[in-house]
Amino acid sequence: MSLLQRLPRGRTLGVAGAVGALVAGGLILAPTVNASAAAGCRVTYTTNQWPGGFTANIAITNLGDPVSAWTLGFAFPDAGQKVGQGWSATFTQSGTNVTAKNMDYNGALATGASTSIGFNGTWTTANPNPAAFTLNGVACTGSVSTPSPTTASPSPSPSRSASPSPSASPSPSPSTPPPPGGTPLSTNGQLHVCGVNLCSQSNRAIQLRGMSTHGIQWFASCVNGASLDALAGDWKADVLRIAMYVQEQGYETNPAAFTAQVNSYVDLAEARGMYAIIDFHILTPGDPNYNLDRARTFFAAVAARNAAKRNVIYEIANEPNGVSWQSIKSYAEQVIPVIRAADPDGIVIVGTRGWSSLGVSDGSSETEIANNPVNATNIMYAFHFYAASHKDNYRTVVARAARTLPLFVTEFGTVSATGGGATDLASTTAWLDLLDQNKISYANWTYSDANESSAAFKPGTCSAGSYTNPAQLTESGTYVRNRIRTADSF
Ligand code: IDC
Repeated sequence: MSLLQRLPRGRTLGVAGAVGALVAGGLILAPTVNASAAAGCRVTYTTNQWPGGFTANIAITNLGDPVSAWTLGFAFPDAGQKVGQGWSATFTQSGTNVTAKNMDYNGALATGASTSIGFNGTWTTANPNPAAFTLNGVACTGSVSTPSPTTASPSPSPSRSASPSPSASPSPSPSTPPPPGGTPLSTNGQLHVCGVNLCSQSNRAIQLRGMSTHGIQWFASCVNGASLDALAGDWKADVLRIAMYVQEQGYETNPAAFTAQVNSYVDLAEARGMYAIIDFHILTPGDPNYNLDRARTFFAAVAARNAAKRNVIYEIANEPNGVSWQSIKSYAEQVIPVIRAADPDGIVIVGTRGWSSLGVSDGSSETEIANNPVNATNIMYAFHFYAASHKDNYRTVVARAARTLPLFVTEFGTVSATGGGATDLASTTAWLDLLDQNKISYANWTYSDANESSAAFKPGTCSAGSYTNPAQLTESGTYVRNRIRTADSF
């Protein structure tokens, strides 16, 4: 009787259901439960994995009568699998058995209604997905079983369709915030470069403001449904930059896993109406050509996988350094065609000389780019600054360059270029005012709880799993959140 259907990125489970989820010994367990219990549930469990860790996203659909509270049960197939920080449910683990209980806001599930929960986990030797689930004790079959006459009380429809009814859509909850007036993504759609600006689908010049992750090989615990709910809902951010280091235990150590991890973050951002910058975070060595083959492989994969999405922006080289503009341009002209072959309308951002300083940190300037631009359309150039290190002489160049080159500040810090030291909020304000005036988009380093002053959250925030308490923000996080959450000018 089992129906096990592999999905592209997970599995949907279904085995014949049993009556009894809602009725035990003839007693109704929850006040809103209809005693005519057509029992059933469907669970989709998808994971993205990297060495030693994974994120599980679980979608639960109630195919039985309405419930006011639920408990999901499943068993890990491998004893080395452990639940870490969860969201939208309270997770407990005993041996390999895991239960997830609803939160206050998502306990009520109408017939056909769904809710999404998830967690970050760790694993040691093997990480297969669980193969069976129960909801309030009943196996999730993906189908509905008709109750026997002895347990059923009168009901207008003894057997229900498994497909959600119009009235069965989930009520708004913190995990699916519907922002009034639309999301950045629904408002602006597929972006393109228009002159020196970023433009919406309807050709309006716009500015995106948001946050960069820390290195996703180190701070995956800070990127999950709950943290991105906070970024979209509380911070009102427009964009998430996904910093995938190539070296330093990054992509080169496990290309498939890092590609999957990036893709999962694209989906999490998309589900919350945010744009996602896929950052190929080269840093050391500084010549992007060192990673040219890896870039070709990586961008072919992410561009093909995300071609139909409207929220993806490709950043092909974080911070070239110790390398000429000519070499960076040559790299770009080999990587961009790979992206365009798969995703013709995706914007590409090209890093610039001297740690994406437009050459200024190497004693050059934007004129080397303007005189010898990358031979491609729909591209922008990256500029990065750290406010305590980079001041008026850099601002002068950016103010001038903004008139001739499409710029995107894909990374900036309120602190020194080390990522640490004291914040310089006066310099940060001068920078962000300049960017606002020129509608230059930006992402701040970092949406993490790293033990360094550039991080937005204090250490321990991500393992605690709550992201909306202002007391958890650092000085930098407090300042940047206040800037980002002001109204967009879309
Ligand atoms: C820093 C991180 C730090 C990490 C280091 C590793 O903040 O925790 O140990 O990278 O390389 C950049 C880079 C960015 C740096 C950041 C701060 O793009 O990777 O992150 N920075 O030094 N350019 C200028 C500053």
